[in-house]
Amino acid sequence: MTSSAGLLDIGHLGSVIFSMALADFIQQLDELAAEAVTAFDGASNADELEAARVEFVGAKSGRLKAAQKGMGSVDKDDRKAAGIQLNDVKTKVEAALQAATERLAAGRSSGKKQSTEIFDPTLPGKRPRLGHLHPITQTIEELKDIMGRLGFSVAEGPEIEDERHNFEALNIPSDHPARDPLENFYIAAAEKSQGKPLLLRSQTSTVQIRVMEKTPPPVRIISLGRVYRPDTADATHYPMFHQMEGLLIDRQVTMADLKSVLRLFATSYLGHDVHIRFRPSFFPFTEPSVEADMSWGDDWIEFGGAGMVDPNVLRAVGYDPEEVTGFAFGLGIERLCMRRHGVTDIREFYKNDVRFLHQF
Ligand code: FA5
Repeated sequence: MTSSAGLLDIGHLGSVIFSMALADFIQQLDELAAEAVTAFDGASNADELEAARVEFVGAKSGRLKAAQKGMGSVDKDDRKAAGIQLNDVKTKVEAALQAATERLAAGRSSGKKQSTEIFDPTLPGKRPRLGHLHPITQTIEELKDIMGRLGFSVAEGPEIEDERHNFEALNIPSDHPARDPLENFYIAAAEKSQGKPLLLRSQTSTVQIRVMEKTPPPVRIISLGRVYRPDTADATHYPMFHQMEGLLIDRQVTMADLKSVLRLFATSYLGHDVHIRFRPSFFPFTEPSVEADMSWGDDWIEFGGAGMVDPNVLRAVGYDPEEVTGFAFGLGIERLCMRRHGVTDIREFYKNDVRFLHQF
């Protein structure tokens, strides 16, 4: 009771006696305030709070009102101090009532927990969840990094292509089934407006042609991007997916170089316990051609096609097949990412479900 202690310190007997009355009044008020705050804070529903309100601050018979009457017994000279004290207590009690009303409106049943909660300002705040690059974009960056270390630079090509780059220069003649409109996304209005058929590229091999048309050998590039095919979506197929194309042209390049590069790439991306194997295959633009499979444990999964660049392709871009040879490969980026991260369904990448995307 610091406020009364000051008054008790007056030093002459008379004042001490009158001041004691003030001290008693203040003590009474403090006790009342403490009781009221406890009652408001402990109210667990609106009825309990209303009962406490009537008991302590009710206009007619509230205990605060009754205590106010005790002012009469305080010495005249001390009434001002008593009035100030009374107002302080009223403010405190009303604030407690207000806080309890808001707490119940917010659906919290007791204020007790809050009042005992320790606020530690030294604890770090909650970090907001930040977005990040899509897993396929992350994979593309990593593949560029690995192939960059093997000496391959990145080339780009358009997603809307003409038939020369998507087929003809790749040794795919006009009667080849791969050119069937049902196997490709042709752009309906292109022939009329552009004077030639255009389509969404079905493979990144188009970029091989674009690079060789512009660059004399030697060539050592990769190209990563979207390709489009009217494939039905299932666990391993999607109508839009990504490929990484690789092309190396130089003197005396052999199939052994192709196998070494793909093996080095696979172990860099997936680790040394990955196995890869090559199966004989056919692509019009490579001879011989292979499909490359990889395995981790028991299952083999095809991750791309590859082979030695066909002499017809070298001639189509003005290279001399007697002078230079080369290899090319085209890998499915989603398939690589799935293998690395244990994703069992390619469709997950394109649902935009943050619960999936946040795992990467
Ligand atoms: C090609 O696209 C050839 N251009 C690859 C190539 C390049 C061969 C250079 C030789 C030289 P293919 O159609 O097999 O080949 O596709 C290559 C890879 O793309 C497949 O192994 C697979 O990993 C992936 N892929 C193919 N279709 C889909 C699809 N619908 N959804 C997801 N990935 C696919």
